Amino acid sequence: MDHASSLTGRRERIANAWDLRRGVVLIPAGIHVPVEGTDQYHEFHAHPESVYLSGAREPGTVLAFDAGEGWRLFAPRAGLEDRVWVGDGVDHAELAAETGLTVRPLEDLKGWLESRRGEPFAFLGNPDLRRHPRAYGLESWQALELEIDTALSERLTEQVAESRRAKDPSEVQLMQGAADASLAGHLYALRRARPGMTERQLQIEVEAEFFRNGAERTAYGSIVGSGPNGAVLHFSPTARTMQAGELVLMDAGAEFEGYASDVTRTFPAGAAFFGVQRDLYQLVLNVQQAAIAGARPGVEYKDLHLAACRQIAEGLASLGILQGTPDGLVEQDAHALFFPHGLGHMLGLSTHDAGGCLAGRTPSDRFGLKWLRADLPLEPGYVVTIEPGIYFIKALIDDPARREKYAAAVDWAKVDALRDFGGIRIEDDVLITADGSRVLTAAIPKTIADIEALRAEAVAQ
Ligand SMILES: [Mn+2]
Repeated sequence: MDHASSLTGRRERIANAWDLRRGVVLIPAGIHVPVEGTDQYHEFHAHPESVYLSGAREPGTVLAFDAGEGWRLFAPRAGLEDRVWVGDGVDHAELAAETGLTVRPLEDLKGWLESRRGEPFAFLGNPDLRRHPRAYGLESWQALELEIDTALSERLTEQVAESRRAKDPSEVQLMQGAADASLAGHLYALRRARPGMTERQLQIEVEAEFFRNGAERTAYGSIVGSGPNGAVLHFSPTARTMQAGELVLMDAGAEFEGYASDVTRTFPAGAAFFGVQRDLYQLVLNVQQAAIAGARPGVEYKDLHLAACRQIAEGLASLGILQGTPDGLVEQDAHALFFPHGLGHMLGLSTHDAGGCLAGRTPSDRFGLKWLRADLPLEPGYVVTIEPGIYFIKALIDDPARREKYAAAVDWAKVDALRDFGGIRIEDDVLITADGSRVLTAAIPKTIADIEALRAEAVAQ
């Protein structure tokens, strides 16, 4: 099935789910956001609800649904100034072929809305259409006399989020494209990073590999933390040089045709893992592989998370860092001192994709659960990340209240000896299939033997 027919099928499914007898839905992609004080714009990100349903990623496009007439896409036409400075823009006939939609010029939107006065109105997508109607060729919402139905907008948004959970085959193909571009970047890091290289130098080269392999941008700000910096969960790469004997944590993913990948690998800056690095790395890898093996339809993501927490607690206890039973340690959130984040999240058009929590479920405020971003039973087609980690985070381990609370559960002398250890995270992108899962990022090495083979090559260069 080609992409346009996938999009058409997707729109039919969502229109059936919405089941609107009358009314109008607008889903704008968004417009360019100016960088204040300059004549530049921030990089444009089309709203994922708009991309999901229209397939168009051009600024200024508005997907519109009318309960009687169905779908159409309003798209801007380049004016003289645009054509001189930016180019002719996307041809509307091409846009119609790519998206399977009837395309109309954006200047027709005003008249189309005026002829629908009094209809129930729902807004999805980028809210900038409400804030900046003029940018879309509308004078004001007051002049249009359209009443926005907030409750309806919320219901339709929730239904789109639910529909986005299970990826269709054409989406899986794009997500594999993102994973493959990430593979190239991570292989570069494993083969070429070396002591003396800065975090920033590694970031630049890895991102260049993403782009050379089809990525249009990174799916999120690349995270590169060497040595102690690896303990900061979202560390932005700096001029710090990697030192032999320490670990490098790199969480970086390519975005491909709007779809994200999200991958973390942790590797020695030198040729091999040493001592406790090897023990902790193998522990995180065991936890990650067990969680992937457990991921299949019907399994609650939160149960996978809690099983990973118990396994981390058990492993840290066997290394003498924690003291107690796995269940007892997890009950008091002692594992969360070292694994404070969730096992992972939904992945798709957004890095933290829509629909992560089942309707009616709200995140727990418990320290060991509050950063869990997915709470739902898995179903075929879902793509989730599985990314356990162990870190020595100074903000947590130096906190006097925590040291007192966990006086018995933690061997603080052992922890203090590892204050500058940094962290380990291993993250893959996992597609849930009918009978289990398929790891989209499986080709990126992660066993100690595979990593050390590549690292020996890198350091010998
Ligand atoms: Mn992630």
